[in-house]
Amino acid sequence: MTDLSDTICAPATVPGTGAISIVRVSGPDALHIADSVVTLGSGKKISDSKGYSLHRGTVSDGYDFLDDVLVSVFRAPHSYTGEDGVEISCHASSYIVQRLLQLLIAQGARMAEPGEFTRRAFTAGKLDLAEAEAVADLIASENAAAHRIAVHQLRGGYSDEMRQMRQRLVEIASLMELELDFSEEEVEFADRVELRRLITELSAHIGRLTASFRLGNAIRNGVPVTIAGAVNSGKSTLLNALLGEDRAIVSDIAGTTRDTVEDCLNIGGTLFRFIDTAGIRETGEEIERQGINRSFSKISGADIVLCVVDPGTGPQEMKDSVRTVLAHCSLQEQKLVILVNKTDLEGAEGMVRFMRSFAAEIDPAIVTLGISAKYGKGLDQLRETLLKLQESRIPAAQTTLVSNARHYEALLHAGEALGRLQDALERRIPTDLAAQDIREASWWIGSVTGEITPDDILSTIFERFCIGK
Ligand SMILES: Nc1nc2c(ncn2[C@@H]2O[C@H](COP(=O)(O)OP(=O)(O)OP(=O)(O)O)[C@@H](O)[C@H]2O)c(=O)[nH]1
Ligand SMILES: [Mg+2]
Repeated sequence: MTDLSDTICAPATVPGTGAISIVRVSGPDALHIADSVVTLGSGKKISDSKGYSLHRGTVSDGYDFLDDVLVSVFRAPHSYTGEDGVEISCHASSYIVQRLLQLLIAQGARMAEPGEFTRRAFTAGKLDLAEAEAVADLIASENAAAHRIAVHQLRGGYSDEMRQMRQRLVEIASLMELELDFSEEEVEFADRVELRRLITELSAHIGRLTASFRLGNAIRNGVPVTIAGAVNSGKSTLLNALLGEDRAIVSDIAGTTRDTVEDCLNIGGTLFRFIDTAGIRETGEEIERQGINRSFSKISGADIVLCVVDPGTGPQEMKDSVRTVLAHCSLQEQKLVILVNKTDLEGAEGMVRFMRSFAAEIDPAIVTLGISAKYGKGLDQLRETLLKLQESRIPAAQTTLVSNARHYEALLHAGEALGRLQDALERRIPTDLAAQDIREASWWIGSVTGEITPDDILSTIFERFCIGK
């Protein structure tokens, strides 16, 4: 395990063309080490300065001047890590930053491991694990929804919910004790009803959270939008038009796209992950068949499916295309948009109306649009539709969404343990066995906030952070 008792340093800003860079130092010797590297203009010592104070100073490299800097001083426990620390703002030259780090290391600091500042904050009890992970999510957030999830998690709303769930389990455990201590007749009926109610409620709560992962994950990693349909309908042309680059090969040869092609695009602040797929048709060719199977699994895995149809192929083919796509998705969980492409060609507008009424018969929630992928017609309307469809899936502001795969997995395990508990209760299995399920559920929920997370798991989590965070 990483030694958390020494003094660490790292750049907190990315190397690049900004105006200033910040080098962070944290640990018991942070102020003294900073003193031996920075000379304050006031003649005072950093180690004599108050917390939350700002000082101007210079850094010299041997006898040579290196840079004018500003030093922010933090005193334990009032800092991000809970330790003494400084943040040195220097000019954003990668040379200055490197020399400054070398000077700090020569004075006894060590380069921080990725995520070590946040790990120290966690160890000091400044953040729990879910909050620490939210820091990484906040840094990575590129749109309003991802930002909102990270902020909710960082502000502790998420962790409170986990703690309340564990509290519920304690209540359940104490009611179970009653069952254990007394024979059946002596147990108050009210207690048994209460016990069942608590377990059912908690199960439902966990079920809601795990179900939210699909959306939470989509917000974090991009809403999966699969472009599907028959060969030559213009799927790859559409992908390229949306991305504004020649990402996928386009040709008039049917069956051009064999494998899936994916790319992300931010539309109006929401990240979408577009997936172009192999055109669906009957084929005896093995590779193409494998590609088409992939198309089917990408249709099932999408949040939004764009079914592209070519009016030139006639109404029957278009309807078949939509039916094939529908066979692989569920309108309860997914949104379907029928795109009648090639509306630059004659007679296409009539086909748009035809497909719209066909779709309305299947489900009024299906949206039908006419576009021309090749000439960029109707794409604004498509982008608007995508945004609207995604927004309709996002619940009210305060609802907790699980966006972290580790949390999702832990909650699944907790839900399974509760399921076993419910089962045990029905089948009147001895309560001491059922108590094991409670402990297990509690362990998994506790692992989300890090109340009981083994060291190696902690290491893997923090390694995913960047250095300096
Ligand atoms: N006129 C017209 N032609 C289009 C339009 N969109 C695509 N095409 C043409 O249709 C042909 C097939 O386009 P692709 O984008 O390769 O079609 P695909 O659906 O990806 O085809 P596969 O990968 O084979 O399944 C190409 O010749 C495109 O130029 C459009 O809006 N109007
Ligand atoms: Mg293609």
